[in-house]
Amino acid sequence: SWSTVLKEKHPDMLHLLQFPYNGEPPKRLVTDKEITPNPLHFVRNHGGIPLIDKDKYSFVVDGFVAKPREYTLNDLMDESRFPRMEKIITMQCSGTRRIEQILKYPGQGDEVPQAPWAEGAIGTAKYVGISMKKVIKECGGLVEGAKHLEFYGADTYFKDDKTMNYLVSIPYSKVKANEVMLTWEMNGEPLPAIHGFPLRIMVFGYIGARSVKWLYRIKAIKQPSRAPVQSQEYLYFPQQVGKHNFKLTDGIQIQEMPVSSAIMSPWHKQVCIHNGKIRCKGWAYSGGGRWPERVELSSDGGFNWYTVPVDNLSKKRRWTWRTWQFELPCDPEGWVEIVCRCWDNALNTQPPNVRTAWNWGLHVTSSCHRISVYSIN
Ligand code: MTE
Ligand code: MO
Repeated sequence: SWSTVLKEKHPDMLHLLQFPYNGEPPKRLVTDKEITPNPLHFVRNHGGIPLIDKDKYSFVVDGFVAKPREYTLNDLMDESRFPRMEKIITMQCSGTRRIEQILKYPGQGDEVPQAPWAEGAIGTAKYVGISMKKVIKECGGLVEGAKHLEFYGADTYFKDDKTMNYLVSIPYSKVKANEVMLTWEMNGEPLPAIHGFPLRIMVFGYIGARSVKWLYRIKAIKQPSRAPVQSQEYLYFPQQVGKHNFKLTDGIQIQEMPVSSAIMSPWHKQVCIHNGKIRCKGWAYSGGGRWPERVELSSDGGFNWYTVPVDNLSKKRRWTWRTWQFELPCDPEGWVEIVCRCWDNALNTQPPNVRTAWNWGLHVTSSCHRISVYSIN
């Protein structure tokens, strides 16, 4: 596992956990490019990294489908059966920026230790593959009453003294909408082992957790999966829920991320020597196929806002983030608070501070990103 990390990942990755391997790119490199180079794409694993022989590889489609079938990679790559699909997709882990919740409320929600992700648990790549819709169609569609698809990953996952495969589900409606892809190529290369070689799922606009790596089974089911990753993790609990009254059944399954953004430069507590303008850069993203329309920055803690001109935002696409840069006016010297805020095309925006974002489970830190820098003008 570790040799795969060393082989496939950038030497400057921040290793959050050695096993299961979790890592994110260093802040200065997160938004360096609009398309994240593979070695810098964040990695989130629940178990080991299976090394799969692609010539022996196949997966099955079963459960409540009319005609269960088995597929090899060659079957999928046969363009007379399945038209090739190519898409640029941003994938975000629902744990992105969790560190802000941890630092603000130490000790809360950490009965189950959770990875302290910063702003780098998000990445963008060009994927090649086919639409899952066509595969289900070849299998005769779903049997009456089936409404969800369960995806099995070949990696094993350890929970409550039991070993099981990584396993989640999504509503079939997402597949019917052509928003779910089976992919074998990432940024022009075969999928790296660490990202799911030889085949993974990409669910557009949903949290990373649904995009299963090392796929070996698709099973049509009637209810959302009862597997632990689906029913016990990736749940959002309203703010009145805490240690004293927490019930799993109160959780809302997290699918689409709300609009969010982050400042990648400068850094918290950095000394900024400038001529009245601080050079800032970062990303903005919204889940569910919504996109960032506007990014705003403040250098006084959120009282006065400047709009980042659209020309300073990277290309607008349905399923991707937009990276941005801006020369932020700032007169005062001393400590100033820089804040970033995004509006998406549905006019959603971000809660003002992490206090309003805190939730049991420490997911979805979508509040305005705030950093303090020492301004020398
Ligand atoms: N698929 C499998 N098989 N095992 C996993 O642990 N983690 C999920 C998802 N798919 C996971 C998985 C989570 S929580 C995220 S955020 C994304 O993969 C991360 O994908 P990446 O490691 O390619 O960035
Ligand atoms: Mo995740």
